Amino acid sequence: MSPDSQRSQNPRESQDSHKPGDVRTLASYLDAWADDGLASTIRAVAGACAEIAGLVRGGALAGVLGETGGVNVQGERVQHLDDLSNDLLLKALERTGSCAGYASEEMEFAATFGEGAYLVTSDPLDGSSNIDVNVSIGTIFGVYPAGPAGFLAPGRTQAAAGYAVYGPSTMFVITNGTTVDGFTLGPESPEIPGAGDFLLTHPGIRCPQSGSTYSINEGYHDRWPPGVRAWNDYIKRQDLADGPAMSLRYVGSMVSDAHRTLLKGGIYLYPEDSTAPNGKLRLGYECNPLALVFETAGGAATDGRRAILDIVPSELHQRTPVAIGSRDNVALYGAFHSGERE
Ligand code: P6P
Repeated sequence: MSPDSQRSQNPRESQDSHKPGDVRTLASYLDAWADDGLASTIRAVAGACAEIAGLVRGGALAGVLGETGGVNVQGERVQHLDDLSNDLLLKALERTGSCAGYASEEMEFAATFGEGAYLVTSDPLDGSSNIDVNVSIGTIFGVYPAGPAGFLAPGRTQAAAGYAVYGPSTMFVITNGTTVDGFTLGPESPEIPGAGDFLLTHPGIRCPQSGSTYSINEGYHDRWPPGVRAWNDYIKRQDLADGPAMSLRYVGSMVSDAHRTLLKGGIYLYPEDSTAPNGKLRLGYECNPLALVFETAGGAATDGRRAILDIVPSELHQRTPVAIGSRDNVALYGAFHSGERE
């Protein structure tokens, strides 16, 4: 049963057996559509995200800033919060009994837990360079049915996917391929109900058909292929036949840029360039989960040519160029990327 039939328009109205004024919890939302194994897997991810949110909020006082001195399989310097977040997700999922394995940006090889109907991929702490300078970061997760393809299944096979974004508030955004719904972590405050629980605040998120914000690291302009440069130059001209001039927003955390793009419209891109022929972002645990969120919300996600969700992975940490956002903005980018537009 899709959550659609369960939800009122106003998330603060009561639903199911709740008293009037109750806000829907993530647990009751999952009960409406997820089987027990999927519900317990997602609850484990959400619980780990709530703990990560507590560490993020503590910052220097929680002793989570700075680097471990290690380098991960990506060749990136590891922040303490990267490791802590990964450990929280790994242990939470291992305890469920419904998760058969966990693959992460922080681990060269996937962890296998034995029995379980689902596999989870994750970027446990996305945007690590923002941690020490107090800028928003996030956690990305994808839940795949445990099957013969293992972790190398196309993103369209995900049973659920989403992210947490640790910003002024902590939000948990999830899709089951039918709807996209946003939950806010109830702060530890007696005035606000649901302290410590994720409460439904953004039911039925839809990505606007087009938007006027683009998000890309323009420092790499001269390294991009001609089509990407042509797109970048074109969208900055005032006399656009395609709509208003665009504004640039780039947080340095894909989750934060994607979350803004999901709600307000526009496009986030990390294209291929002369030093990174497949771009930087990873297919299995960054692009696939966000692509399912955006496609389900009416947006789009491509590598410039084809849908991210249709790419068949060949290895766990495979990278892919990515353009994700409003349908019209992604289509315009694709037209320049292919040379159809100049
Ligand atoms: P650059 C963070 O490391 C990340 O994976 C994304 O969250 C972010 O959008 C991107 O890389 C930033 O990369 O090369 O612009 O610093």
